[in-house]
Amino acid sequence: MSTFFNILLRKGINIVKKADIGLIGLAVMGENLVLNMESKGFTVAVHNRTTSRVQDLLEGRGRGKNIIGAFTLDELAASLKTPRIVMLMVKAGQPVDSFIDKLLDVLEPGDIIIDGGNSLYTDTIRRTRLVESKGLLYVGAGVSGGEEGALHGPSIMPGGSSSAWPIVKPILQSIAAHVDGSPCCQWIGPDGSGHYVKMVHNGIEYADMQMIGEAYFLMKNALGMSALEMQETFSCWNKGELDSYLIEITAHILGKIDEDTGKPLLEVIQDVAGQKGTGKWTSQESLDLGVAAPTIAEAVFARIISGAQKQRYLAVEAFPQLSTAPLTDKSAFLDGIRDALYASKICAYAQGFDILRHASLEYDWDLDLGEIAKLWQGGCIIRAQFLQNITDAYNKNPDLPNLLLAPYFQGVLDKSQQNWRRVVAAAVERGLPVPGFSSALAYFDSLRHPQLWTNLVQAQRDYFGAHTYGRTDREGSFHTEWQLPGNVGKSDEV
Ligand code: 2AM
Repeated sequence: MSTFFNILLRKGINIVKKADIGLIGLAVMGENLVLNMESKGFTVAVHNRTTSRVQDLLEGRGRGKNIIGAFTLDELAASLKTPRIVMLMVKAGQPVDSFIDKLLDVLEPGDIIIDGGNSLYTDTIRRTRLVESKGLLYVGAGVSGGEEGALHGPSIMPGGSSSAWPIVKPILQSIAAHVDGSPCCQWIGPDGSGHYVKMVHNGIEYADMQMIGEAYFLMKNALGMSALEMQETFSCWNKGELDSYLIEITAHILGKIDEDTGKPLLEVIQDVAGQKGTGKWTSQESLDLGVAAPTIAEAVFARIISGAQKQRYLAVEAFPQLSTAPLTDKSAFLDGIRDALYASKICAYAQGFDILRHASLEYDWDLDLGEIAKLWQGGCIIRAQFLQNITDAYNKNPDLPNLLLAPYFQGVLDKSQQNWRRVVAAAVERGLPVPGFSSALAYFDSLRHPQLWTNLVQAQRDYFGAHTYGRTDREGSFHTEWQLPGNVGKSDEV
């Protein structure tokens, strides 16, 4: 049927049936979103730079479905109901700009362009302004959930031209994941806020994965557990407060056997982690905003160190491995790892939400943090039971200065901190790096300790740069002539 419409379209014959939405970019994510939309009753027009992919879809997975192939952008525009909605699922960066330029030639004022790729939020701010200046509407939508999510229901974070929301809402909400009947897709805010929230989601995801990696690493190296034992442990943890997609897939991964060697597949996978940049963007943004997100940044650095293979190899040769006494109480230590993981996870989320809170003020986005935690409860990679506790915390107090201060999280940290400290100490003693657990603990302790070392840092800054310091007993800013003989003499006497 779709080929029939294509022939009519190419002959310029006005077809009756028009598509509800157009989608450009038929890689797996784009193709799965098309099938998801079609399965919800929408007719989708599709286009791709390499047009053979359009044909492949029409003849393959899209055969017999309400999908209209468009081999040019003119065909795409002609096949859409007005106001036209066109969603881009192409590689982030220049391809998005190039398609926007071309679409502006074939679309009309009032039409809507949605970018569902992993675009940098500053690009989305710029594109929103450009598209709006031509009288069209622009939506930068973060889409999380990978290929499976795209097909069965992702978490969608749309932001941009707010008047586009009522028009795109029925489609985006119906293809999104649902939790307790609510769609994991709500309007985030103006310009780049949708892609921003997705970026922070990914930053948190880096930290989450890092810390689960550390739990596995300690089970293996401090407790000598087998893949099967670890699989059982993660499955068991997935039934409690750590219940989440990432814990669930970790259990599955541990159970997978390599067909070639008969060993657990994990044992033959190189310990070199790749990255696509969203964790780095989140960390850069935290530095720009002046928000502490050390555990997220640590997770990015941990991936970078894993890839410094030559340095790692030379260091392994240069420094002997530590030999330490085996841990005696395995079950208690395992409980400790679980507590360390949960407490560290809470700190990483606290950091991510602190970035969002500051960004909301800085960019005037009025983000609803409780609603964002709710959107992440289904469809996306960091979906987890405990996000409900975050939603509850912000619903109770939208101005919460830090998640750690919500009564629920305060209670968890009180209960788990002793085990958390024990695990980090045992890991450090054994030369087992746990950068996520330890940076989260340092974040927690830095917040909770009443007197930090930074009085000395201020003194040093004032000493060499006359940067001045504040005093504990008086208002104002002060400078000391540190090197005058009188001052040196005074401090020598103390
Ligand atoms: P392609 O099939 O023609 O390569 C994910 O890579 C999607 O982005 C694919 O649909 C791909 O189209 C598209 N894409 C990547 N680079 C592109 C570019 N420079 N211009 C247009 N589309 C591009």
